[in-house]
Amino acid sequence: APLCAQPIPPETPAQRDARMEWWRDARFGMFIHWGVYAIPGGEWEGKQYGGIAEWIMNSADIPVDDYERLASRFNPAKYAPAAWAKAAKQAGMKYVVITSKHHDGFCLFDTETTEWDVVDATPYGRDLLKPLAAACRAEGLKFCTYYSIMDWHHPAQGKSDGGRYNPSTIKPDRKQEYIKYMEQQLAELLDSCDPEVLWFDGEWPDWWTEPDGRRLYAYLRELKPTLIINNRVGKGRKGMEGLNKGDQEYVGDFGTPEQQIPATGLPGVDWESCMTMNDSWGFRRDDDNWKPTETLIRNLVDIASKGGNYLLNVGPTADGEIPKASLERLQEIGHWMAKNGESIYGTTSSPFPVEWGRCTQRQEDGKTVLYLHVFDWPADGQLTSPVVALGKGPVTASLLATGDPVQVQASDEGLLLRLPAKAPDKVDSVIKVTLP
Ligand code: H79
Repeated sequence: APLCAQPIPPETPAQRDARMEWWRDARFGMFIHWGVYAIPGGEWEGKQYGGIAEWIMNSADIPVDDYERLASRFNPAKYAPAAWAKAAKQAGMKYVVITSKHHDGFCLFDTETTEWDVVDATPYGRDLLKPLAAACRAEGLKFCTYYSIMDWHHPAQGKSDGGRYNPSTIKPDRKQEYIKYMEQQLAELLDSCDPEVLWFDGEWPDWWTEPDGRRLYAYLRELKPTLIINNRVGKGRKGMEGLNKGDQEYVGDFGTPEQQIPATGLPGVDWESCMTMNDSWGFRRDDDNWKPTETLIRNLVDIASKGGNYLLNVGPTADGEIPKASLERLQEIGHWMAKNGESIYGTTSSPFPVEWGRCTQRQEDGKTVLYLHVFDWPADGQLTSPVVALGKGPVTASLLATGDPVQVQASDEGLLLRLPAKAPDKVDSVIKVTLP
């Protein structure tokens, strides 16, 4: 049985498939962590805080009043939503998920619920999400938003006297008020930006319960029936592994592994691994631990071969720029995707493990198409692959990037492919095999 819960309101499996279709086909999206934490960029009062820079309010134990002063310096003159959307599109991404409110409670959209938003608290004074939503749609990308349930600024959780946040509590007599606050913010966000996914986070404090999550899920699906909502809306998530705990059903449409890729996919379970390119989600000035493009492409392939999506993060600066190291990697991924995207989009997980790389597949005109992703090119030019079932007729194979034919011998024992001596692509050469 799927680990993700029966959605509310109830829907048939076919209705659920229709709702999830674009998301399952997309396979690759951009995560954007942006907020006033980009100003300190991991540094507070001369001290560097390693790790995740969007947590600085917590890591540096910054009182609410001091943290609030950051907003008066937030004026992203170089913000270019059209350029951000273009960068995602060119990389081969199909959707964008941006922080509408992270744990610091700061809203990147206009809200009547608080002055702690970009419109009221910053010299910039304009909604940041509306123009990005429009730019994404103009590029044919789905626009989606992240929202943190935990809120270090709201007086029900933060300390209203300007003091420090207590990370796991809410004032019990103010919980309903805070839930109303979230509901109103999310209604405003749906109204102004119409996101296709709501990506919750910060659900782990004990005061937030599975029934709270189910009510919020139902409320949002009623406002927008096609909405897709991750499993962090409720309490199903099993730590950073991200898929649901196996003991019961939980609310949410997909699992959320964080900074990791499951060892195997699970049939019938939708999931998305979110990962950074360096070590931090939010911009961190001293974070140079960039993963090579090769790793990012192979992560995407690994995830697709297990039936998941890859949500790859960028952390723009307070000025509004995506770091150059991120843009370079997006561009390089885009070059690979332009030639090999067919082996990713709309594919399903591998029917079998292979030792030289990964495999994805799709059905085309009633035939099975296998995409053999060769990470380790054979020195003798001979590659073998298992095969599930062969019908009558010829097996054909070609190099996906060029269309060059590849010699293939097929039997029920498997495929034997004769390859050129040198790998056409040292990251991942994809061989497309059409089975009868
Ligand atoms: O939004 C991103 C992160 O801010 C958030 N989820 C992703 C998508 C996230 N929440 N928790 N974590 C990431 C990992 C938790 C790390 C912590 Fe810590 C260890 C929190 C407290 C101890 C890092 C180290 C922050 C403070 C000290």
